[in-house]
Amino acid sequence: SAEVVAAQVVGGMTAGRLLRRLLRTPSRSMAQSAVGGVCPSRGLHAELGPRSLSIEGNIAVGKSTFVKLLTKTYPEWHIATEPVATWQKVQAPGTQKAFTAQSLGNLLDMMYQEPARWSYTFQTFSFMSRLKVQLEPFPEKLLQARKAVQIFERSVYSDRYIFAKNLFENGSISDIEWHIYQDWHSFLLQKFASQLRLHGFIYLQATPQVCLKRLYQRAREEEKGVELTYLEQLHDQHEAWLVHKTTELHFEALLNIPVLVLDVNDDFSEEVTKQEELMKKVNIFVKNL
Ligand code: UDP
Ligand code: DCM
Ligand code: MG
Repeated sequence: SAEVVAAQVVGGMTAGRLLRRLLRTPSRSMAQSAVGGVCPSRGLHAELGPRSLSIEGNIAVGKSTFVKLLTKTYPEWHIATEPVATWQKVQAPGTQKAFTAQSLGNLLDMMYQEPARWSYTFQTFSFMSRLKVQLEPFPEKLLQARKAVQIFERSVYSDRYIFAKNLFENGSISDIEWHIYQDWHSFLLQKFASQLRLHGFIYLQATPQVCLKRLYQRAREEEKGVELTYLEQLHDQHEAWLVHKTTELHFEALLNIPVLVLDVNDDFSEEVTKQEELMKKVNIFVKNL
């Protein structure tokens, strides 16, 4: 319902904190609209320009399927999918456009085959490819649209606070690699802060068991050795960051970004009723950003 979504929009904010923010609101009408379900981030710092959102979630939870559904429902939105194909075929410099482009290898496969050797390298490369996508200028049509929205499949934040962090915690990234990763990640994000601004996260939530079933169903060759334990670790990282808010974050701008949590344990790839229910929640969430 709208109330549930509005409550989720408020994110980690307690009722007391929300009330204090509302009491600080200068105009009565603004406070009334916030009480009426409008997200405080919109009501208090009303701001123009495109809204940028990231879809987050475990491996194979259904992010790409969800993004396709968004494209169908909102053809005017700008959507950037995760560049997995680039990671599966790393090209030698200068050959990107050649017909006989020389592939240096499948980095996704290398990481899963030899995590201790390749995880750090993979995380630098996946981060760079994501940074390039997030830094691309807004398409002209988006700037002209009255309520422009752009959607990213994952973000430079999940790269660090889900994957790199987890690979460090499970021993695949060493102390020194983790230190270097965090050093350049913080530096680059501070440098590009204004261009990397996100207004909301949509967290697709499902049990690790459901994700494993979908992972097998998708049957990506590189992922055939992925075990339930790994999906459980990633699930816990998502819950800590986006639900319990216990992950230590290093960017002020990240602290109050609204999170919409969508339960996608039930199949939504074919179910029209489920799809409509999800799109309705997205609509309310985005309208209030
Ligand atoms: N899938 C499914 N039901 C759903 C969502 C996804 O069966 O409700 C399947 C989808 O067809 C694919 C696999 O799960 O075979 C993984 O989905 P996707 O590639 O969208 O996941 P992502 O890794 O992008 O989150
Ligand atoms: N991946 C990773 N580290 C990242 C981002 C992605 O290890 N920072 C891996 C997890 C999946 C694949 O890349 O194997 C992305 O696929 P999916 O979109 O299905 O999660
Ligand atoms: Mg995907």
